[in-house]
Amino acid sequence: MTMTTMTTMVGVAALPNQVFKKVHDAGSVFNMLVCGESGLGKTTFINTLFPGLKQRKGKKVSTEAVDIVRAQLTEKGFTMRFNVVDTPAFGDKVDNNRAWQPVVDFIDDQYDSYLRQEQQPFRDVRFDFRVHAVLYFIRPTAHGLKPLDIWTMKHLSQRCNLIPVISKADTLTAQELQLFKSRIRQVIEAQEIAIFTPPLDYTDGAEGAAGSLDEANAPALEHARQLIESMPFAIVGSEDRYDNGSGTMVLARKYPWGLVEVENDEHCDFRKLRALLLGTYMLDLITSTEQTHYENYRRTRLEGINRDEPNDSEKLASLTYKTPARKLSNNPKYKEEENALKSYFTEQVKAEEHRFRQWEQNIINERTKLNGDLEEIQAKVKRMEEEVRRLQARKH
Ligand SMILES: Nc1nc2c(ncn2[C@@H]2O[C@H](COP(=O)(O)OP(=O)(O)OP(=O)(O)O)[C@@H](O)[C@H]2O)c(=O)[nH]1
Ligand SMILES: [Mg+2]
Repeated sequence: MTMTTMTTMVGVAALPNQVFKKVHDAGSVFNMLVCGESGLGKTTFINTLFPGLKQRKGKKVSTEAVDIVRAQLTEKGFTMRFNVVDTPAFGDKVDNNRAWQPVVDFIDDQYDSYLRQEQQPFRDVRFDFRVHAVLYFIRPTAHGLKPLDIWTMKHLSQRCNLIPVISKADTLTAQELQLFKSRIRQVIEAQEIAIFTPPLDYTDGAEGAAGSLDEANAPALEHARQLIESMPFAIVGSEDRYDNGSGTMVLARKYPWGLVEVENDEHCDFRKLRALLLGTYMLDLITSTEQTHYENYRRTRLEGINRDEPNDSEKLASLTYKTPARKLSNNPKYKEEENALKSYFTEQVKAEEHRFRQWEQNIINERTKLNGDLEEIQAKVKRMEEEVRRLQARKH
């Protein structure tokens, strides 16, 4: 494992003060991991996201071992640390069975390390390397996902916040890209792969408080919706800047017919992805890792469940229900499901209430019966007492 450290100004200046403070309070460290097949631009993406990483530029070599890039950002009085885990390509081998295992093991190892620290007497000494977001790079083939992609995403989504991305989006036409995106979305929905999506039920990432759909929340909600609609994000990475024709140097890839600009929403979804990772939703990524994924890991460990053991699938089902599986679209089918679920709950509550009333009635009946019995017994006692008195009177 190699490490590269740098200090850079990351584009998180847009991070709202409040969120920044909460992220800081949550541990002031954000860990992400990139993975996928070889040559998909994983290393380039990291360098694009953290442009200060000059020393790595121009290497153009395959990533051979897990490589951790560290970045530090001091802003608004807080220091925030970023760790980006760059992984060697997988899926190149003849036998790609379980190709995801090293990545999955890495993620679990970080949970394990945290769990051990938590069990120590001095619990405040923490080294938190739990992975808050995993970017899974999809090859831009315009065909569809391979079984390996599906399996890997399934395994990843069960233990961390998974964000699939279509890499090298500049190699597809706009039309191909739209088709590819919708195919991937269909597969993700059909396979029930729980990818991370921005929450639609509240707006500023604050403590999961249910937000109202009032006007003040509308822009944030609209932003979340836009991000969700663009998923999986199509990205373009580059370490080079070019003149965009109006004298501004922009991150781009140069073609004979023109530039493909990294930070241009018309050209790719890089800015959306960056907003998701380093913007308002960073706190969601951190809290869902803590409250859902780490908590699931902790429970599987403490209850001795083996996630990869088919016999344990029932026990596992009791955990994964917590995995955030949010809507990918405003699909009317979801609305139906939601309504069905609501009426199901209403019925459950009614049934429960009915059961309770029944139980209450039974108790009343029982009490009345007991009281009746008691009266009968008392009457009997009275009769016997009288009998005794009568017998005594006769004796004298
Ligand atoms: N067209 C295009 N090429 C890209 C893009 N991003 C990276 N590349 C090129 O693709 C090649 C591989 O990029 P890397 O970043 O090394 O890919 P990687 O996924 O880290 O590769 P491994 O470490 O071998 O798994 C390089 O020549 C990059 O310049 C992109 O968005 N579009
Ligand atoms: Mg690489």
